[in-house]
Amino acid sequence: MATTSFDKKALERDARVDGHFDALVIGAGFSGLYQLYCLRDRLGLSVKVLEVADGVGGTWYWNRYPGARCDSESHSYCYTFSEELSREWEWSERYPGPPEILRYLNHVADRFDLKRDIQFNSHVKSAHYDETANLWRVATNAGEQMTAQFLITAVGCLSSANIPNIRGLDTFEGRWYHTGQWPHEGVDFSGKRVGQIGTGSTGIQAAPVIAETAAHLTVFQRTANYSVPARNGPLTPAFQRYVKENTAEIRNVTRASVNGHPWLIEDRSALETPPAERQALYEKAWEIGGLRFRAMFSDLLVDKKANDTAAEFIRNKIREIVKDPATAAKLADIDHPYAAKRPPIDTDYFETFNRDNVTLVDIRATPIERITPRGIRTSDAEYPLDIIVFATGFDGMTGSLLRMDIRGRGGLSLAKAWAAGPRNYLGLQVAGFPNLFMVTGPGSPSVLCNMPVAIEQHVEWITDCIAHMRQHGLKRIEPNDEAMDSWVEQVNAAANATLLPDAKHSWYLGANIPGKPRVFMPYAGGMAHYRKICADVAARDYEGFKLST
Ligand code: N01
Repeated sequence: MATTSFDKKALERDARVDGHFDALVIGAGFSGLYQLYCLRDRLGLSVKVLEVADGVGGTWYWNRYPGARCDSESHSYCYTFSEELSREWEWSERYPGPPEILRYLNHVADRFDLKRDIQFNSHVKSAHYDETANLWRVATNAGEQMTAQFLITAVGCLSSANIPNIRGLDTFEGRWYHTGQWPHEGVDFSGKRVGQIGTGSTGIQAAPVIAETAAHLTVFQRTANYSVPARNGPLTPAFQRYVKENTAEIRNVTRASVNGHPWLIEDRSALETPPAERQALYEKAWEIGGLRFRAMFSDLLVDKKANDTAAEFIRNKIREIVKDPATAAKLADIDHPYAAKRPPIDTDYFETFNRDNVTLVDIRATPIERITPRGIRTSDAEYPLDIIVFATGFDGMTGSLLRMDIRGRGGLSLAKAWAAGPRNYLGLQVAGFPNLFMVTGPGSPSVLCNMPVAIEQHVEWITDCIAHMRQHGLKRIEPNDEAMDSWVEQVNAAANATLLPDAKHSWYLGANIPGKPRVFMPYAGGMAHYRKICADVAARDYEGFKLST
């Protein structure tokens, strides 16, 4: 569809809200809130945030499933831009759950008076670039239209729920839910026969909590998964004091690290460490719990033999924990290297299979044939169910962007531009879509990083870029094709230097969505390295971008 001729006055007359802004931001999660603050309060721009939910929080607004918790540690899962904010906020647990994260984000929104520039309940239907006026025309489902010079998507990487197209779901007489669209009033499982499909990070968090109240829980596992104990618990006053006294140091470590966590990867090889010592180190990491396990050795993600040592350690733990050998064998039959998929952390996941009211069904051996009015039928049995929980993940990284009708120069749709995969420059911009910035887009470290660290870097880079444009009277920015081609090569090379592409069914590759191009989407070269690349690009006068008046 070609862009229609632009009539700003008519648009503003017709619009139900103020029509024109310097910048429109889509989404009011971690990214959108900070982007609003930076553009409005630091640069003095007029900004509107459009948010589909009726509150702030992004992923945490929607993901309220049982057991939901952040897998980054709370003292690093937060903003660092304001010393006052860091001083006054106190996390209560090692891994916060949605209520505490939502309290935090509401606190941030209120403290910086952000809500007055957020329009809630606003679903962005389309965003079309008007070349003549150099403006983005954004329409909501409610029929509102707004314009802005800059359009910034802050839609998160995991917001587009993947509800698999399983035959017969419409005939199911019980209730069903997707974990990423969880009812805010909660779901009462007591006395119910529950079927859970999916054993990724979400399913691994949800199953133990559902099993506590359900009459019976049947977990349908397609791909077995590694998991390490989270070891969640309340933060001690001593730790809270440590965090307050070391805020700057903790921030510096998160910025220097590969994954944005408050620790560095140990400088020792699993293969070169004598087996007894290596075993002791894994035991120690298992006791400490959490994603730090992955950082125990430097070669886990680059050398298959090194990775095998971690994989075998976890498989042995599964066999130790799970009493029924047949169930343990199914849980330990993992087909990818450790951490090649996002590594889950859990609270009593494997222990849950020792409960009398929990059954594991291996749907790789006996696939789901259909959902019936009574439950789920696999190739060899029917499981009567009252509730089905889809813990089946998301159309990651590109889903939330492509479900909006985004069109650039000449009416080119983003879906068409990305038909072969999300080609872009630095995960920030796409040629043909001037002044459109993505926060934590595909091609950036995003989901391979502790998200707030990635988000702050992106938002600050975008803010500095817009400030630069305004200082120099520049009106348009977009990457050139060569820069995009080169970046795509670098993203591929970074992934191929690791074991990440060895997980063939990973959502990092888009493999969970039928028909989605198989492209490794996040940048795997490390957050610290990526930060430097972006800073160098800016320092070299935005090398690879075309800036024009
Ligand atoms: O989704 P997933 P998730 N039939 O895609 C299975 C973040 N997160 O929601 O592996 C049967 O990882 C699928 O099986 P398979 C985190 O980044 C963060 O768990 O494709 N099964 C898999 O087992 C994470 O990586 C936190 O064979 C089907 C599962 O469903 C990301 O969200 C907490 C199926 C999906 O796993 C996504 O995790 C939770 C089908 N048709 C999540 N389709 C934090 O703590 C899919 N599956 C921050």
